[in-house]
Parts: sequence; structure tokens; C-alpha cells
Amino acid sequence: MFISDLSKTIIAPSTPPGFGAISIIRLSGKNAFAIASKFLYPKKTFINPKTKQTHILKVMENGKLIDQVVSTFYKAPKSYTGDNTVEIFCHGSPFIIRTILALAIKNGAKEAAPGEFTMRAFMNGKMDLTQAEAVNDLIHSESSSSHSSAISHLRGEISVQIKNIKSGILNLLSAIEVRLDDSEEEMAEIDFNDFLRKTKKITLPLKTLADSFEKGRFIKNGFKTSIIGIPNSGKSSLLNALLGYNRAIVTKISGTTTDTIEEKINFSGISFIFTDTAGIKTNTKNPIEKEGILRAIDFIKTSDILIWVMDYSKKPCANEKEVARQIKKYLDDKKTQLIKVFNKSDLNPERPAEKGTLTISCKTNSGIDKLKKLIVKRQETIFGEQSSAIVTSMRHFQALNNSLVEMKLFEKMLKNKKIRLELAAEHLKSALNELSDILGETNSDELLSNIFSKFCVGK
Ligand SMILES: Nc1nc2c(ncn2[C@@H]2O[C@H](COP(=O)(O)OP(=O)(O)O)[C@@H](O)[C@H]2O)c(=O)[nH]1
Ligand SMILES: [Mg+2]
Repeated sequence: MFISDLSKTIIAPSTPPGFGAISIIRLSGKNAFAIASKFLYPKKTFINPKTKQTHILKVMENGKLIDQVVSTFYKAPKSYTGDNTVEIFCHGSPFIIRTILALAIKNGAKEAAPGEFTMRAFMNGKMDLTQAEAVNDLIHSESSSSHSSAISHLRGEISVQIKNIKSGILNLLSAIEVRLDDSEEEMAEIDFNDFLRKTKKITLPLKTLADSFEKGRFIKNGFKTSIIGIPNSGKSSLLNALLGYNRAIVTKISGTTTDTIEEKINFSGISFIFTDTAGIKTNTKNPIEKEGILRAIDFIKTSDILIWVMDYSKKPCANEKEVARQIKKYLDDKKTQLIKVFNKSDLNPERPAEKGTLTISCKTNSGIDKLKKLIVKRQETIFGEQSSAIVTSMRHFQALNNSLVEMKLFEKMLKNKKIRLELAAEHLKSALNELSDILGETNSDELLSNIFSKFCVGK
């Protein structure tokens, strides 16, 4: 477990390791200026450091010039971390970076842990926990939808909604607690209808926010899209055609793909995780093939989008019936979108065209763009009706749900017009605590340590 010791000054490179034109090193903490003044010259620059001032300085070690650098100073609290910070833009040589780190450490700095700068920003009240988490989401965003949601969280859109819900619950709680303190007749009787109306005003946005995770998890993780069918129908060829390069091995030999092959692709700003699977057939004794088929069937159960590839140049066979059977058995069509394609349209068709089945050729690329559009279409309608804030984190989703459960219990008391004040207050307090956890107002060190350890070093 790791919690930042705010009395220490920390240092780390913020740019990836390796050679580069420029690298950035961050030094942050109480003694940042004092430590930097031990190896950055001229020394007088540090006499009265001002925030957001940039200087051209020399890095010196024992009188030897190591590099000429650009450095920006930030004075507490006007910095990312909220502490004094010196950012050093040096040449991107691993030797220079190593030397600067060593000079700072020799003069009292400590190497920063992953996410420690952002952890300090959180600890110093520069941002709440949802915003700190959004920093990491932003760094890892790969599609325009995941980028937009990270930006919205970073701007505090989730926090604002949660704070509003919290203040509504607090109002209810104080109305209950007043009656708890003052059990004698002086307080007015509880007006159940009025309380119920106020409670619904809270549970409704709470539920909307929790429900948004249904979309949010797609934004963050992408849509699980699997390609299935009998051997040799062209599944691996389709994966390659969609990717635009030869990722999977394609041969005439049946059973070429034995394991699943996974690749992430972005179409129209949405992420899809494509999986090419082993061909499904009934009569195999090969244990490798058998395991591959079991895995393929598993993908029927768990995918968001299923692309069923059939060979247009061949009559339907027993194996294809088996695929149909597995789909019928395992496909949850409320959850999964099934797209049927007839492949090899460049050859003579051996079966009639089918309404709702897309005809494609992985050889000539005919129909591939149409297929991409079809894959994107339904997901675009999901994102089209985007509300202002979308929950993308499992942690937030769970806390929102827990909070909702408590609020529903409270609501039930009101509906039954039977209220035990102590119990009612407990439900409201629990609902509040869950929301405070999301914002990071009450979390355990273990949770914080866990969240920030997923960050890059230097962020
Ligand atoms: N003519 C033609 N051949 C194709 C097409 N797609 C795949 N093939 C061929 O069909 C064979 C099996 O393809 P593959 O992608 O390995 O099928 P998989 O077993 O379903 O993964 C290979 O010889 C491919 O070159 C297509 O659209 N047209
Ligand atoms: Mg294959």
C-alpha cells in the first residue's frame, strides 16, 4: 500500500523512457526550488521564484555541463500538485535524464511512485477522486468517445451531479435528524407525500447516473465483437480485411485458426475489440481444435456483436447447422447484435441471397465498408442519446448502485407511511457515504493506493 508522504519532495520523468528530442522531468514538493537550485544554474533564478515563470538554465554536475534546459517554475498552491514544482525540459537522452534524477535525489528528493503527482493533487484538494481517475482515463483514451468522457469527468461533470444528489440527501437527513433530536411534540408530523416527492427527485438522477454505466463500460472498454462460423468460411480473412493488415494466418487448410486472436480497432471514434475464433465443426478428435471450438462458443455467449461468416460459394452444410444451433442456444439477442455475412461473393454463389444477410468478399474487399457501417450504426444510436455525464468506472457504478439501494429502502418506508426515524437516518447516511466514496471524501488508504498505482510514473 502506498500513500504519498507530503513532507517529501518527489521527482520523476513524465515522458516515456528511451531516446527523444525532449524529455520532461517533474520535481515537486516543499523543497523543489531548494533542491533544483543545487544543480540548475544560475543560482539566482531561485531567489524569488514566481509561478509559471520559464527560464533557460544549465544543468551542472561537479562543474561539468550536463545539458542546457528549459525549466518552468510553479509556486504552491498554483501547480498541478498544489506543491512547489519545477518542470525541467531537457534533451531526451537516457543519460541526461538519469543524471538529473540522481542530482535531485542526492540533494534530498525521492523518486516518485506511479501516480504520485496526481495523488498529491488529490490530497492537496486540487481535484476530487473522480477527476484524478479521469486524468488516467484521458491518458489511456484511444477513441474519441473515451476521450470525450474522460474530458467531461476531468471537468467535474460527474462530481457536480453527485454533489447535487448528496445535498438533496443531506436535506432529507437533517429533516429526519431534527425529529430524532426533538422527539417531543414540537416538530410537525412527517408529511409523507412531501418527503416522497423530495426523495424521488434524488433517486431519479441517481438511477440515471447508475444506468449510464451500461454505455459507459463500452466507452471505456470497447464493444466485444466476435467473428464466428465454420472452418474456411473466411473468418480470419475478414479480421484482416477489417484491420487493413494481415494479422491472422489465412490458408486453404481447414482448422488454421486454433486459438482466438484479438485486436482493438476504432471505427468512427468508437472502440471495438475484434476476436477471430476457431471454425466450429462437429466431427473433430483433435484436442487443440476441440478447445478452440469451445472457446468460440464461449464468445457467442459473451459478445456484444457477433459476426457470423458463411461461405456464399458453398451450399449450407452440417457444420453450418451446428453453428446455427449454438447461436440459437447461447445468443442472448437482447444483448448481442447478430450480423450475418455471406463471404466469397467474388465466386459463383451456391445459395440464394438472403434478406438481412450482407454479401461481402474478403478477397476484393467488396462490402467491407458496408459491414463497417453496419457495425458502427447501432452503437452510434447508443451514444447518440448521450446524457451529460456517463459513468465509465465500475467503482463508481457499484457505489451509485449501493447508494440507490439505500435510497429505495428509505423510499419504501415513506410509501408505507411507516417510518422508524433511526433506521431512516441510517439508510440516508449509508447512501451519502457511498457517494462520498466516489468523490474520495471518505476512502480508505488501500483504495487510494490501488487507484493511483494504475497510473504512469511521472503523472
Ligand atoms: N475467393 C475468395 N476466397 C476467400 C475469401 N475469403 C477467404 N477466402 C479464402 O478461403 C480460405 C479460408 O480463409 P480463412 O480466412 O483462413 O478462413 P477461416 O478458416 O474461416 O479463418 C483461404 O484460402 C482464403 O484465401 C473471399 O472473399 N473470396
Ligand atoms: Mg481462421
